Amino acid sequence: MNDSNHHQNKNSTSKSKDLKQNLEQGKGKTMTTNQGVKVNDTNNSLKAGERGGTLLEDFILREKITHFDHERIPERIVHARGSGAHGYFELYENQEKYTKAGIFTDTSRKTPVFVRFSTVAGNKGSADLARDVRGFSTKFYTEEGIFDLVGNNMPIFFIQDAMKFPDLIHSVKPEPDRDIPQAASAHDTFYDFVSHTTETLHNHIWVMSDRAIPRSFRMMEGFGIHTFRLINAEGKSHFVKFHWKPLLGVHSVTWDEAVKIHGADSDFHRRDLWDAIEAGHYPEWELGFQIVAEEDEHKFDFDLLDPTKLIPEEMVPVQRIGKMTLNRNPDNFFAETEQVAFHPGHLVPGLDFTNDPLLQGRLFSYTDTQLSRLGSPNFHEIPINRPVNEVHNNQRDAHMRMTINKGKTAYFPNSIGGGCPHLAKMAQGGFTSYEERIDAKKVRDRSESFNDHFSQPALFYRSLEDWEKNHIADAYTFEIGKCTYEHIKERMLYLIAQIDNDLAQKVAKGLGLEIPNNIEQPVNQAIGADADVKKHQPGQKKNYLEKSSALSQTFLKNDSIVSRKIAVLVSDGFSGKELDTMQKALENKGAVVNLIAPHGGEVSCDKDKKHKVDAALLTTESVLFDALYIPGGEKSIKSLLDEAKAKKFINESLKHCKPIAISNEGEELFDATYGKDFKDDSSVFINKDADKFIGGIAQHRNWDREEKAKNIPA
Ligand code: HDE
Repeated sequence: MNDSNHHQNKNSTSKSKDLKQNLEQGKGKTMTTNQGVKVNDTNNSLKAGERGGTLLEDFILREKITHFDHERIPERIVHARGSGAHGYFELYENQEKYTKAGIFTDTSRKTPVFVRFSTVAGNKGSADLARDVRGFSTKFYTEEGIFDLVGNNMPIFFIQDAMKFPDLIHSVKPEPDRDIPQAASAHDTFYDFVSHTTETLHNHIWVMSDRAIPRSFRMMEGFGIHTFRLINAEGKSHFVKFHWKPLLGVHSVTWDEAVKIHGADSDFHRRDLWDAIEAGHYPEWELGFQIVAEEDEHKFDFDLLDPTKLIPEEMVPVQRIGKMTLNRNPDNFFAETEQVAFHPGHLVPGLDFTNDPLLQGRLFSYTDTQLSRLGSPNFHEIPINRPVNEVHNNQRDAHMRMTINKGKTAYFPNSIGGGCPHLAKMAQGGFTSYEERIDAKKVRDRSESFNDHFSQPALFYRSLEDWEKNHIADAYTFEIGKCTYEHIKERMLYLIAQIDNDLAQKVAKGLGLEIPNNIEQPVNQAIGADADVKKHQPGQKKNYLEKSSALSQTFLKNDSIVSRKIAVLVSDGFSGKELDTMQKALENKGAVVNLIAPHGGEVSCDKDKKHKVDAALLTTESVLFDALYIPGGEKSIKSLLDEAKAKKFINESLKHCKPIAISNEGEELFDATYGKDFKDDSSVFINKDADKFIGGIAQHRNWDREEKAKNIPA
């Protein structure tokens, strides 16, 4: 099933057909050099006698080693670690009232996409479960050219002006003297920056929430963040914010799990995405528009151009206009996932930018960074980056040019080339920028309408369920607790208290510090030396909405258990009948059942039937699963009672609030763990129907258990 040709045929799009031109497979073929010369020995270099020196003329050796020496390219400065997948986008309903873009008006299209998910701070080889924002970049190969929606899994960003991006990233990356910590925000330099730059506090509180430790890329929302414009055929503009809504709901792991997954499987998210697609459990997201009419631009308590603000869905609902399905894994990680080059400036007619100063700066950065990463302005010719429609212009040459441009003319206007390529008329789909009126003085400043730094972090916190709030308090306590400078910790406490005093109290208690009544320097220091300090301090917290339910992870509910991983603890002699009933019921609903036994190979049930072991206790951990089932069988349970790891499995599953089902003798094993104190738990199912267990899995976790389960020393 891992055969790429299989996927090419089944899930073919215009882009997969295009990529096929570059596919190579050695199956059944003779090995050659890069020059096409057949090779009969790739194991031994050419020598002057068996024990003699290697000869410089050995072009086969030289070519092999030279190519190897140059295999690496610079990793992305941010979002270095990522995973990609192919798929397609389909529109539900014509959106011509807002935009003339073909992907949003033509419901008969199946637009190919390539998506790359990423963490931000860590290196390419870092672990997936870092507490971090996740990148969510989508390349739409539209008939009118490439449209890249380069978003994140959180609806706002840390800073308001592109000028601050290098500072933000330098503060969160490993500290430059020792190059530690890797892929972690919990260190002095990040909190030094955050505590002096109050515009970061909104995105920061999202990073303290469970959104920063997703269960799966497939269970995250995505956001374009900036306000963009949609332009219709009459040239009328509407403001738009883009949302991706995952059909599996939004789910996370706990921080304790995240830390353990780091060790148990640092590729957890990458593997999850790959396995789900291979199993045919194609992840899906609906694309949402949040539309604001041009004339309503100033009706909000915040500025639509400020990327640290979201528009609550209760104020402007998200209209779901289409669906994206990811259905094919890349054939080659480097060629596709590593070389893909996204750019928020890749737009098609019917879309346009706004003056969001963060977006404006990004428009410069993404091409610039590809030049150093991919090494040439011809990066658009790399198969994964090239559009599916034709490209014609007078740009020529440069490193690694693939296109062979015919003819004498590479200029415009020309007569020798028949005036070609000729210009598009607007009616033929030429891009024209929205004619926004501009009449302004040149200033290096920031709008006072960007000054509110506390209202939305407070709204976010108020909108969450209690368990989500508790996780935020724990995350602040952990992260700030890792800092070593007292003044940074105190500044953070002071600022958290401006967001929510109860939250600050909890964090202060954990840190063993008092919340200061005031701090010496102004809270916001991200201003120019000549700027009016007072003008740029955040104003009073506003309360324009008591609660936005859409901000809680529980908002996007789904009772599907498709692709959830269920661990089954067994040893020789387990009840075959019980496993069979449970396994059938779970697999019927699309869950993935793994047998975990004290040894690898096979285990026999009480009817002496052999079952394949998916993982030995030694090679796996509870944190890699969503739920646990313990079937009965006297002999099996007796043997598991001697396995400390089996008990650890149960204790951890309890601690992480996971659903657990137990049949008959399984209860004895459960009783030998902290399970004995949790037999009334609403997500512990002793001798209950599989349906009950399935309901528990669909809920993801039983957070009501958490307060008590916290005390389990697992
Ligand atoms: Fe990026 N960002 N960014 N960013 N960004 C990059 O481009 C940058 C920002 C985002 O999967 C880089 O090709 C600046 C916001 C994603 O390949 C670089 C600023 C958002 C990815 C860059 C921002 C993002 C990147 C590094 C502030 C969410 C991964 C490699 C003005 C809306 C793309 C690359 C992928 C990657 C610059 C802010 C999302 C250096 C200067 C806001 C998902 O060009």
